[in-house]
Amino acid sequence: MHAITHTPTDSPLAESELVLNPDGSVYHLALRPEQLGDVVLVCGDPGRVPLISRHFDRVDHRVTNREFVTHTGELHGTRITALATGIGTDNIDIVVNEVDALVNIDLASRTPLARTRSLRIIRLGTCGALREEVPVDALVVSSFGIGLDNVMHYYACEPADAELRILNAFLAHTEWPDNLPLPYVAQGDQGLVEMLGRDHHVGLTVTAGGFYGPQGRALRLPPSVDSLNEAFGTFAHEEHRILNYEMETSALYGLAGALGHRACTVCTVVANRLRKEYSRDHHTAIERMIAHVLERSTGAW
Ligand code: R1P
Ligand code: URA
Repeated sequence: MHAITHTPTDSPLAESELVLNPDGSVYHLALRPEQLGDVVLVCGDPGRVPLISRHFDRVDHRVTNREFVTHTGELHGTRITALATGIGTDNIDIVVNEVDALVNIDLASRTPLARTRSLRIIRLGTCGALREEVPVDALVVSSFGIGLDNVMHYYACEPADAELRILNAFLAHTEWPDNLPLPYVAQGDQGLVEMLGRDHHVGLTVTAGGFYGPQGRALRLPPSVDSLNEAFGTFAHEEHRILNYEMETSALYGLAGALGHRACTVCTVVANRLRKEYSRDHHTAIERMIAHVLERSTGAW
């Protein structure tokens, strides 16, 4: 996903647009620029942040506001942050815009900087598998996010050719229902996907706008379309297959790409939707994912 344009560097942003707290921190994350690392490990669950940061050599900042919990420190000489986004692409919209503001906007003059910095943003999430052969407790690395949310439709962006080809094949294969919002496709950072995906499942991730009906679950209220998960599980386009469902990757990939950051999602499979199984010990599997991401990345940033 590419930005068609960026805000000019000579136009100050109004107080209502770039909202800052009295201590100069950004509105929701409550962070100041010196409290963010060059590598940002994001997760939905605030309880996962200390599990990640306990691997750091040192933690210098612990900041909490709403569901946004941040620990920033150092690992092998790299400034690194673990940050909880909370659930959903609406939160990803806030997180990616605010971490970008911390590095690419002069908060004192409120003007976008001419020389921009690129962050590496890695999501350590959990997901539901959409294929029999992707078992619970395995890791899935997302090559592309297929967004069933709406976030990227509100930005002046255009898809790359590879994203458009997958989107068109997906719409045709699923006979996309008229009553649902139009999906979009956003690619992750190929280098990070290759590095973290070696020896694990790599494929397309469907990002849903909810956990129940939007992922085809029916408790007391059935979804409006009941055959989508089967269509997702049989989708094939060139080497691309849909592997899993979660709730953040499409907007993370779309916004990170458009703002010049490198993003990658790694998820622990906690449920297999086809086999109707749930992990017996997802805590251990999540710990393994954290160790994998940190080990594989050591020396690589
Ligand atoms: C749903 O239970 C949540 O878990 C997954 C989904 O994307 C959603 O946020 O990710 P996290 O474990 O990172 O929150
Ligand atoms: N997270 C999701 O969004 N869906 C699942 O099925 C499991 C985790």
